[in-house]
Formats: sequence, structure tokens, C-alpha cells
Amino acid sequence: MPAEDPVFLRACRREPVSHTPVWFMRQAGRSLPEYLRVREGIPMLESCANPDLIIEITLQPVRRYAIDAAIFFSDIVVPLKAIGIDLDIKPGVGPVIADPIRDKDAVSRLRPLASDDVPYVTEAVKGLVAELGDIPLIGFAGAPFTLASYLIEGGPSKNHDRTKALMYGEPDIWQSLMSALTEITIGFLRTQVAAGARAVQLFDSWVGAVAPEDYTRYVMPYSEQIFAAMADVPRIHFGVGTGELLGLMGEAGADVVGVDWRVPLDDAARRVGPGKALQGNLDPSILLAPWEVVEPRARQVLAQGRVAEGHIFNLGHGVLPNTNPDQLARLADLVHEVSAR
Ligand code: 1CP
Repeated sequence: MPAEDPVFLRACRREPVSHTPVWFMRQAGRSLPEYLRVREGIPMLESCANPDLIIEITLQPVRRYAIDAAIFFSDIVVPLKAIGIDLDIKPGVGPVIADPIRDKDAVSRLRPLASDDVPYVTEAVKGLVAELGDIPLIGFAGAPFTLASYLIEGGPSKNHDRTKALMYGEPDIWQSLMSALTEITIGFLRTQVAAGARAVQLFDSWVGAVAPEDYTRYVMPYSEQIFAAMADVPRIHFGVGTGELLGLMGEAGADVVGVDWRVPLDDAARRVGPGKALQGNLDPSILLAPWEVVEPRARQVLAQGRVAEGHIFNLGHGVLPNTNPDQLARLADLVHEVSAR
């Protein structure tokens, strides 16, 4: 009989598990002093193109925390940079695009991404898989809506108004842009899976800005194509402020729906319906409070998660930079202890 798959993969597939698996979005990064040390003087995008550094940074949280999965260190704009878009990740800001994409000509210059465009991704994933042993590596990409928002707005945005203006006002350009981003995203995810990533997470971080009707019309068809192209591995789909979209995000083809902290997991399970696992959803800011506050909230998330057919414990969004790593270490241990069966 083959050895049993790791609990993280089993939970994604809604199979029985010995304990609830746990990992943290943005578990690598600015909350870790060892991350700040290795990144000193090296710009973000340079780090994302350096296999040794990618491997080191991805492994840092695995060394500290009893987590059940690692997530590849990169950024959602890395594939855009790799196909020649002039962009940078500015410290304290995020991705900034030199020439925002707002017309037909700009869209026509986008091209698909092949593995050859990101040799450092393939090399780093292979190296990581060798180091991680039984701990699965999650590959990830930004979803077309979230990538479109950065490209159209030119950087981080609160209301995504130019993006929505183009979506409503220039549906043909929107369709071409979303199709191009779909191909790029599939290329980036397939590269990671070909090199050994065992699950993928599609981050549609900002899609909570659209209403369900518009999601169905302008966003979902593209996410569906991406999930259909990734059917050989468990697929996680996450966004922020997506309470009203959870059912649709599952329907798009995800195996696991990521939930932010705004919707309790038992409620989310009803919204998503049968046949899906859930991931989430402790408010990351709770970790800034004393452990006495964190513990009951984490127990509550676990209790609410029991309603779901499968539960992967996570935060409702990424680890905040000023989080004390010791809190995350305790949290991972608590999840394992409380959920052991
Ligand atoms: O210099 C630095 O350290 C820059 C900070 C940073 C880091 C550590 C950025 C800039 N990106 C990353 C890594 C990263 N980005 C990871 C790997 C870390 C891990 O999970 O352990 C991942 C998964 C991402 C994905 C990402 N980038 C998302 C989706 C996840 C989410 O938080 O919703 C998004 C929206 C981005 C864009 C981005 N990149 C960086 C920042 C600060 C932002 C957000 C900017 C904004 O508010 O729009």
C-alpha cells in the first residue's frame, strides 16, 4: 500500500485527517528577522529571480513553525515582469507599473508565459521539493482580475475604479486583457506544478470589489479556465471581502475556498455548499493581541471549521509585518493539539 498523502493534501480532497493542517498566508516575509537579514540590500524582484534566495526564504517559516505546507516565495507580478512588462515592487508600496495598460495596443503587447521565461522558478521549486521531504509545496499565482487591477491602476488601489470602468465601458478590451492574463497565469502555475508543486492557490485578492452578477460575467469564465487547466492538483481559491462570492468562487472550479475573517467558517460552509473544503480564517490582526486573546479565537475557528467537509487552518489574509513569530509558532502547535483525533 502506498504511504498516506500528507494531511494538507488529504484535507484539500476532503479525506479524513489525523489533525487539521495549518499554514499561514505570507508566512515568509517581513515578520521574520531572518527574512529581513537575507533580503538586506536585495530588491524584492531580484530576490524572486534568485533560486538560492527563494529556497532559503521559503524554508524559513518551515524551520520555525509546525506547518503542514510551504508556499513558494515569489509574487503575483513575477510572471508579468517575466513577459517584459516594465514594473517594480516598491518597498512599503507594492507593485508599481511604469506604463499602465488601458487600451487595445497595450493589451496586444501581452504574450503567454512559458517555463523558459522563468528558469529560476523551475530551479527553485525543484530544489525546494528535494529539501521539503513530506511537506507539500504550494504553488501560486494572481488571478486575472487582481492582476488586471495592478496593470490598469498602475499600482495598489483602494476602489479599483479605473479597472471597473474598463470592465464595464470597454468589454472587448477587458475580454482580451483577461484572456491574456489567463494564459499567463496558467503558464506560471503549470511551471510550478511541472517542477513539483503539489497544490496551487489562485489569489484573487481584490475581486471582493465586484458584485456577484459582475463576477459571473466578467471574472468567473477566466478563473474557470485556470482551474480546468490545473485539475491534476488540489486547487485553492482565495480573495478578500468575498463573502458574497464564496459560492461562485467554489463553482469556478476550486477544491478549497479560502475565506477571510469576515464570514465565520460554519456560515461559509453553507454559502459554499457541499463538495468543497474551506481554508481560513483567523483575523491576522488578532495575532497582535496577547496569546490569551488569540487562543479562544483560534479554538473558535477550529470549531466552526468542523462544519466544513475539509478544513485547512489559515489566517483570513496574510501575516502582518509586525506580528511576533512566537505567536504563530504557538498557534500552529495549538491547531495540531486541539484538532488531533
Ligand atoms: O520587500 C518586501 O519584502 C516586499 C513585501 C512583499 C513580499 C514579502 C511583497 C510586495 N510580496 C511578497 C511576497 C509574496 N507576495 C508572497 C510569498 C510570501 C508568502 O506567502 O509566504 C505571496 C503569496 C504574495 C502574493 C501577493 N502579492 C498578493 C496576493 C496575496 C495577498 O496578500 O492578497 C498580492 C495582492 C501581492 C501584491 C503585493 N506584493 C507586495 C505587496 C506589498 C503587495 C500588496 C500591495 C497592495 O496592497 O496592493
